[in-house]
Amino acid sequence: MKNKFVKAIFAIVLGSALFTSCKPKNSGDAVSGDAAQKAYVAPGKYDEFYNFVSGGFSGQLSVYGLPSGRLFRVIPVFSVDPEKGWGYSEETKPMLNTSSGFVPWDDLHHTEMSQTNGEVDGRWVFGNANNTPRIARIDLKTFKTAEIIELPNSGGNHSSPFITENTEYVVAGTRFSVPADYSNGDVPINTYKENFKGHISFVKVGKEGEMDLAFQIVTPGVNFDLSHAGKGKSHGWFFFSCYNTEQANTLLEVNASQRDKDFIMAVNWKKAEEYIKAGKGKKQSVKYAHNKWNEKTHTATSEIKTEVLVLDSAELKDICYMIPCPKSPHGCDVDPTGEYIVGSGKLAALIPVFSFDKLMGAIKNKQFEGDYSGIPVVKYEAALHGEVQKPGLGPLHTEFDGKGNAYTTFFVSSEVVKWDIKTLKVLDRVPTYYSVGHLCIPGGDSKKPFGKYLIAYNKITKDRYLPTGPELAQSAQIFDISGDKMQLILDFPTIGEPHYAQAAPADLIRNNGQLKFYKIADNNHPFVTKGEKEAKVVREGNKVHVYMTSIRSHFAPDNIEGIKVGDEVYFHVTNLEQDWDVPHGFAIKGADNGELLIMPGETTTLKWLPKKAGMYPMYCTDFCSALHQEMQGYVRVSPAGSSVPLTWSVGTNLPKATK
Ligand code: RUQ
Ligand code: CUA
Repeated sequence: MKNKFVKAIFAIVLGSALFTSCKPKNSGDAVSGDAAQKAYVAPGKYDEFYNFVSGGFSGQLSVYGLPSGRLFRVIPVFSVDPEKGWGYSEETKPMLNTSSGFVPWDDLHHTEMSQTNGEVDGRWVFGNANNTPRIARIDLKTFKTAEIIELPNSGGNHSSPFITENTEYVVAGTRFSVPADYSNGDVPINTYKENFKGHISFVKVGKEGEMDLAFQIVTPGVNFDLSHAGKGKSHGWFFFSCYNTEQANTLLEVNASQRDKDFIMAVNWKKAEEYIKAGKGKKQSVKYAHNKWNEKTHTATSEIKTEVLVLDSAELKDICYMIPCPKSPHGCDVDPTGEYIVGSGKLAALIPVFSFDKLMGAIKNKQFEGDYSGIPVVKYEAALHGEVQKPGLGPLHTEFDGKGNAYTTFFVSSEVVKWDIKTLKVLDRVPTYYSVGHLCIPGGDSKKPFGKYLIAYNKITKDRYLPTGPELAQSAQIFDISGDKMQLILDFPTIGEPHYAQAAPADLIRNNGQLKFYKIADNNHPFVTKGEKEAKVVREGNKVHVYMTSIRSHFAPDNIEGIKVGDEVYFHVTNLEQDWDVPHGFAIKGADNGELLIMPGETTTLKWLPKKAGMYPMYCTDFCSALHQEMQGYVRVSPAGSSVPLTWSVGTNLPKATK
């Protein structure tokens, strides 16, 4: 009892250290001589790498250049975004549909790029929604969210979306174990141990990137925190860090910090595939949304699916194995060779490194110390390659440079530590400003890292930038890691709170067939207007469809009469431009739904419910030409029941006949 109390106190003290963290010494003179030169990208020159950084609580993904730290784009993924009209146009709304309805804002923690033969290939980047569990695929030809799939039986989709070496699957583990959607969830919270289950999801990725929830594995109720796929020799396996193996349901900061070791769960997904083929998956009825963007119709569709195949890890004994891992592990990272698996225990004073070969030997020779709710637990020493001693405080995440070195972030001691994967010797350490979470080396979790830069994503900014009220920009820092010693070369503020990030050589993406505009001829939007002559306004009951075009520098039509209070007006605006970088905007006074931004060749729809008779100006919101300010028009709204006929024009006046 006393021992338990002491442990609890220890956990609280360490816990509060996790929140506060220490400030590194000598923060003033961390930048040396040629640093600025190394991060400098001259005007008009391109960066060497793209950096895709999760926005955390913002639900977005931002794209920076490395080494300049310049922000190129913020991509709405699990959020509406006024800069892109995402979530405001009728076409984009279905992308944010879920089994709980339209969700305008979620929490995106991890980005993962598609891979071919274990190398980043520049086709797609995936992101996770934590709160209402989903995985998104962003197309890197358009830098647009192309698909979102919801994950049933999950709560807090944190250990997601990690990828296998040929993008066979993106994989996700639930953070909150919960009663399965296919069981009764209306149970007392304190029946966690009986009723709460974990589920990990395997989402198959097709040739065109299309996602499909292939199967799930049900596990004992724990918290899955992070994961990474095996690669090379360990291809076919997946590794998940688990905490709360105590199975606590209240005051986790104490109650989930009791055990000296939690687990890394090793999952043999090739074996799981065999069981699925052999018909061992149980069909369970669930409800999840699957949303797809169509580049030809410029429209998203959302479908609710109702079934998933589930394998039981307690029945099928050779799919999952637990490896003991000290203590409340967070990051779970696999080195470029696929041999070493690094578990970062937030409360551990060392970093354990496991060997895949040893793990296979231990499984073969049944070196188990027992089981955890039916899952065999491998003996710690039997799977251990070794431990990095006294690396720092509060280890979180590890990336690799492809030269035999690992780099681990330490939240509490606010530093990045470089160590040798084989000898486990600490080689270098640098302070971060402050309290680093994730880190990224381009290709740093693939078979082929580009070990030139390391970016630290910090949780606390404090005094690094000019103050901006209570909230400060979060901060990233770039280090040159090409030499023996890490060298800080740049700080840059980020959007939202950066968690995981990915980076790839710029040419890989720049030369992947970047889309510059949509071909009007290929536009299959049901309300497209392919030329100004086809512009029209059509009434169907109280629904009015405006087939409108935009081209520098006018809309057609730009005068519309005969709209009445009580009408539902849909402006379907087709941007007729066939040139790169010429979007037009569209706004109409009183629209309670936002505005549009229409890419060249695209058709986009704004729904408008005029509430009062009067004159409503509309205009282009994107400075498109010298006469952008002339790109405007009027919509006349008459009272309900008015006999003003529906007329429209551009360049000529409408007859004055009506009252
Ligand atoms: S987390 S700071 Cu949500 Cu990836 Cu580790
Ligand atoms: Cu079109 Cu401004």
